[in-house]
Amino acid sequence: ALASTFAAVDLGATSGRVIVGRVGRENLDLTEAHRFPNTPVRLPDGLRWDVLALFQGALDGLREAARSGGVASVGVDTWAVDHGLLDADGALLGHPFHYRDSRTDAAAARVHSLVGPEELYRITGLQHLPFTTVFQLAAAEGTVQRKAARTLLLIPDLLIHWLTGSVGAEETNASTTGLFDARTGTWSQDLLRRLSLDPGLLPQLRAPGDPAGTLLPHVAAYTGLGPRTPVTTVASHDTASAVVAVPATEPDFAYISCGTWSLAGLELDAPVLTEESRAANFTNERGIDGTIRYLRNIMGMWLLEECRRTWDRENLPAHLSALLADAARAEPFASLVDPDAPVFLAPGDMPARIRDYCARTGQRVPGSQGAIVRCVLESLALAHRRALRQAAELAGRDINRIHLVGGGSRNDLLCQLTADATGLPVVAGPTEATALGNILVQARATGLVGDLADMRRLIASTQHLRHYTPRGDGTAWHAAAARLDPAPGHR
Ligand code: LRH
Repeated sequence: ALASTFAAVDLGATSGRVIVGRVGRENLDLTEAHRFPNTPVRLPDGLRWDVLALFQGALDGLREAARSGGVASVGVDTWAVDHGLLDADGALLGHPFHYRDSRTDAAAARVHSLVGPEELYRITGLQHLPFTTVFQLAAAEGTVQRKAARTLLLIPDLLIHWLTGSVGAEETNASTTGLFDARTGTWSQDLLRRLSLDPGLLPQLRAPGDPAGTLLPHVAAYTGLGPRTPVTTVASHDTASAVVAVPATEPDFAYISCGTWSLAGLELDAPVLTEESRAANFTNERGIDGTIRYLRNIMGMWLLEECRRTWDRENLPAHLSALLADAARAEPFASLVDPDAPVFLAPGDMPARIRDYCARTGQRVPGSQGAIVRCVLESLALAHRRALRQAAELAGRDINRIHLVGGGSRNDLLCQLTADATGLPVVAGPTEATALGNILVQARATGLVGDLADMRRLIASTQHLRHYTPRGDGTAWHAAAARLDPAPGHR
């Protein structure tokens, strides 16, 4: 029935999709209505998102959803941090910047001169990432657009504004801005004052499940969805939606939301804001129902995706399955990188940066494509191990299994290496965790499903999951971990 069908607009760093989900007591089926590329554009002043193309992709997807029978509501999630600025007339000022644009490199120091990094952490609980919204705003300081800005909308909130006319800031995503108080769950008026930011720039918060308006008449007409079709606030930070859909049925689980980034950590009921946690660069992002995602951003499949884009440009083979087969045969532990090294953040020739890293650290320089992919996957597995061990220690928790969700859960070799490196069983899937989390939060708003545990039981009983058991006694991984993580200060 229409009443149990929902559309998820789910935008990732490389593609966007509109997914239709049908939710029942015992069933949960997804259909991909539309998929479209997300191609950032480099302008003279930096790397931008083509947000109009993304909005048009969402509209076309919603039109497909209408053709396939209509939906009871729509939810929107995207990557975090990035935003558009609106002027006093409500017009978008320029094109939203991509978080991989390097213009923020110097801005963090300016913010830190007003509020030191220790204090910033005690308030926001965020790991230091150079592109956090607060640093992007500092980098824009003094520009004409920044002066004209009256409203800041995070990307999902911007799309919702264009779909419905409503203005709001969804709280899971607001928690990634560096302007949000991790303890109170509200914008930090204290930070805004000290950074001389106008509090009026930040819209009222809305929580997952809250209504976010109905489709504007021209949107309803274009898509063919009913004019009163509601947009429901979901966990609009894609990682928050993905963690909703972790199919955990018991406590003491860790998760890795593995896509362009690997977000590896724990679900807690209160933030960890200690100095040790800051030094280890752990983040406290907000999940649904007041949960905290205590995790570290790990560079993730970006390393592999960017290698493949480079090889594709150079007319070298770039098919994932062939590369993974080569990697599976390549020599283990020949070379390792720290995936979180800042040199890997920006777009560009990734194989060259990996080779340079290995040369600089006195390791064997990987020659073949298979050797590079092996190096990437082993390095990621080690980074997963490091993040989860530290998270457990800093939060005082045990881990007895890992749920690996998202696109990376399709990568058999990465799942197995993660099990081997951590010595923990890995449950892989669902692949479409983000869209599932988006859809389930909408279903809950209509009363179709219950609490977080109910949603997770439904995922566990309906979605395809694969199980990986650790191989070997871990000695080789222990030695490899010591190579990746030498004594502090030698990184
Ligand atoms: C993953 C993600 C991650 C953020 C990054 C900007 O898509 O939302 O959680 O840190 O993008």
